[in-house]
Amino acid sequence: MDIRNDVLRQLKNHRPGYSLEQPFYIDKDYFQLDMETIWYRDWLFVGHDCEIPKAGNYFTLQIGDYPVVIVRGKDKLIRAFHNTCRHRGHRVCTQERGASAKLVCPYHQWTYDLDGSLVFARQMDESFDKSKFGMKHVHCETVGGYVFICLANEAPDFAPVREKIEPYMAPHRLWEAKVAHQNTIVEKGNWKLVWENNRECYHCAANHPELCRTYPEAPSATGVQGAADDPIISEHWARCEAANLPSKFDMHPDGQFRVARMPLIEDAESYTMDGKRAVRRALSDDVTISHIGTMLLFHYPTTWNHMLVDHTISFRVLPISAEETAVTTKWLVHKDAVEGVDYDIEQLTHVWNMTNDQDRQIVEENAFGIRSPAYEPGPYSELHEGGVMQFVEWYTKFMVDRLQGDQAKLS
Ligand code: 3BY
Ligand code: FES
Ligand code: FE
Repeated sequence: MDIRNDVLRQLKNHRPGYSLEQPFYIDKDYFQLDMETIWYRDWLFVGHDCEIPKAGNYFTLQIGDYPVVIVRGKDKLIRAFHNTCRHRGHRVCTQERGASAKLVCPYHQWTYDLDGSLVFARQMDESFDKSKFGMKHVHCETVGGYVFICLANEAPDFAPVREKIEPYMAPHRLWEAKVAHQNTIVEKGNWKLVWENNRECYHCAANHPELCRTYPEAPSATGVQGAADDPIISEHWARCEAANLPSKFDMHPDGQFRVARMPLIEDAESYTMDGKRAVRRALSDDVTISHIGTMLLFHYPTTWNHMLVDHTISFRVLPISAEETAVTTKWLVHKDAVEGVDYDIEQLTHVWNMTNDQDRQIVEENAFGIRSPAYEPGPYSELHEGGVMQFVEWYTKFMVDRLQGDQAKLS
């Protein structure tokens, strides 16, 4: 059954300021439509340049039906390919990450260069033309140490993303950092519930005792209202900008991504139990002042981030099914920072490991209640949940524009 018309009608009738109708959070066909309309068509954050520093380093991931491999070439460029062999379709790279001079398919050893071209195919007919069977390219861009890919045949223009976020990210020099720790949790809830939860701090005081020692629960920090009228925030922006750290709240007009450098509570500098730095070696020599707070970057639908003076935490959201979402968290530190000397993993990761687990429980209980036939969309708090409304508006408009655009092409 084609549900496109139902979805379009529901989205157009969506009551502003209210959560979505039940099927958007639990239905398999609605989920499939999210995948086809957003996830297979727009830019997605997948990982960091510094995870694949050398030629032949690669990592893999699964986006819905698509296995993808991201690899650094001999020319140092990072490329992305569909991880499906051009012989009979076996996954070429079967590990989560690795290093290899060439990409060799384990099934019959067809061998691809790091630029995706097929260089060796054992005992094929003489007429076989290798040049026609290179790995299929996936659009790939890097910005400020972050790798983005787009699975669509034609990718939307990446320039507006780069233009806005690069100046805010650049001082942190994340392309030459290292991942000190990472983990992935699977939350039993739709990807949009993960985002809705992330876009407000209405729940913080009651649920995040560790995070609330350093992160302000005020809606001006998390929300999307800009906060220029908050004297603490505007003073923070002025001080940081004087030190060449772009800081002012800036959101793209279509609402898909925003940057802002927000102060932490009092004299906190990092997400630790006492607010002191978790890493002795600062993340970047280009940051010349202390107490820079957190540079908040989100880009729907895959990533939110906190860039601090001593480390950065990146979050990657990947849907697994209508009611399961993987959230991967990475802690990045200066490449020369030494574990056990400059930082302790437990101390570095404690606050966000606790916070992530608390958010996982929230999302799962949220999903639980939404499965009830008695669930109906409820009102968001104007004061605290402006960010959630903004996410839902972005989602609604994005879906409506794409679905209508597709209909127009067909007619
Ligand atoms: O990670 C975040 O940015 C959000 C902000 C408030 C709640 N959550 C922790
Ligand atoms: Fe890859 Fe046969 S499927 S070599
Ligand atoms: Fe939370």
